[in-house]
Amino acid sequence: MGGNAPRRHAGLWQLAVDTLDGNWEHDHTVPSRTLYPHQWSWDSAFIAIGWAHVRPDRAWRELTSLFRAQWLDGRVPHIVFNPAVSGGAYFPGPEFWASATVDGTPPVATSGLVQPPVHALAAWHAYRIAPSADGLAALRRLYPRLVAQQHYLATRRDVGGAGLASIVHPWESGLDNSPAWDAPLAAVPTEAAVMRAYRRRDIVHAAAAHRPTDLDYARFVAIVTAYRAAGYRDDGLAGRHPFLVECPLFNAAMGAAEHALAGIAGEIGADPGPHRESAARITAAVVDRLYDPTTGTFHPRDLRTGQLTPARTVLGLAPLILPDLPTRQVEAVLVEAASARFGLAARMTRPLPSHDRTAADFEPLRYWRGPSWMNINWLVRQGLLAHGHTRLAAGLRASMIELVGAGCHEYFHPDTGAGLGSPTFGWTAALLLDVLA
Ligand code: 9WN
Repeated sequence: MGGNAPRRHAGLWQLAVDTLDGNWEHDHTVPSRTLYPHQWSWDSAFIAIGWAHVRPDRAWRELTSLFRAQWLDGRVPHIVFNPAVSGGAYFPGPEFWASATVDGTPPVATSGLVQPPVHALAAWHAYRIAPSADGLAALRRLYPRLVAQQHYLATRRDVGGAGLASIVHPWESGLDNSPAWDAPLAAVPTEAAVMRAYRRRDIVHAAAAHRPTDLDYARFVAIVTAYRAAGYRDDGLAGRHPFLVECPLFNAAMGAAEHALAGIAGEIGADPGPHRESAARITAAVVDRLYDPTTGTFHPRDLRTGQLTPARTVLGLAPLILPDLPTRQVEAVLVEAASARFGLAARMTRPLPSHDRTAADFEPLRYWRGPSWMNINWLVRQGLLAHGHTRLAAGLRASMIELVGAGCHEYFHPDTGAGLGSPTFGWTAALLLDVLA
């Protein structure tokens, strides 16, 4: 496999290509053969960007296979199960989700949750990396499905009624055990949460101290159980569901998706106008609902209390990916990012951590509670580029390349740079290719 390997980083480039190739599975790429042996939604989006640099055909197959599993209501499930992999290889597996018992689901088994809608962004980015007739045909096929995905989120998930989508589970945020979810999770009935009639598989493959806790898992399972019991329906969520939050990253992704859809629409001869209007509405709602002028950053809003959650996590920086974010918020987020909490600079040793370094609950080894992740850093870098902060973007890029020098790990110790989690992780490899190119 060739690709446009930049000479200076030829070894790293090859490592990333080999990692992606090793995780390729007939029509999709697994995040990790051991920890995550199926197809994950936002992983596939990031991974498609990597494939666009070396095997564009696989970029399109990746997104096409994911969207083949889209539900009739437009939701793109966060896991598409590979029937060739044993149901017990991952918890919670297909039997737990029981998607086949629900109307409007595809023939393949899936979860019933979603993940941040970064797919339109990824499809548009991939196409611009590798424009071709095949790519254009793929964009045409994907476009109505991407629109349906947005429609689902903007309508059925607008539980707060203010034009933003709510997530119904921390897994939907992609940052499962972020301190951002501590407050809303604490309100999930503990009685249900402590009943543990299941066996975790993740801690067979990764150190328990680097993963969410047993209590987190008990709550994760309790929330899915509640959603599943209601047939994964979204009507009446406000009155019955134990976890309902408007997340800044999720909604910024939803806004950025409309910008990307405007680009795609223009390319395939559809009307970009409605996408631009939706994008402007989402950006305004993100600012109005999730920006806190006293902290100068964005916070998730817990719909059960109506309050912004207090933790200052990296989620707060994500609205930078909105190209129409007003200057006042761009400047504020840059101050937050450049503070001792996150350490963004034109010359920086380590990329952004997932949580505020100065917080008492910062945990450098535990998953989304401190470690650095490539996808979040990639998103923030895209935001810096969108707002013309090229020196900061260059600093972040250099720190990302340096970080992955030791291997395409899932996440990294935010101080030492040591690799954590899976050592051959899909989106780390894919996004490394993108920043190297
Ligand atoms: C639950 C696959 C996924 C990522 C998520 C990450 C982790 C799953 C898990 O792995 O979540 O969806 O079992 O921990 O948090 O962002 O998509 O890589």
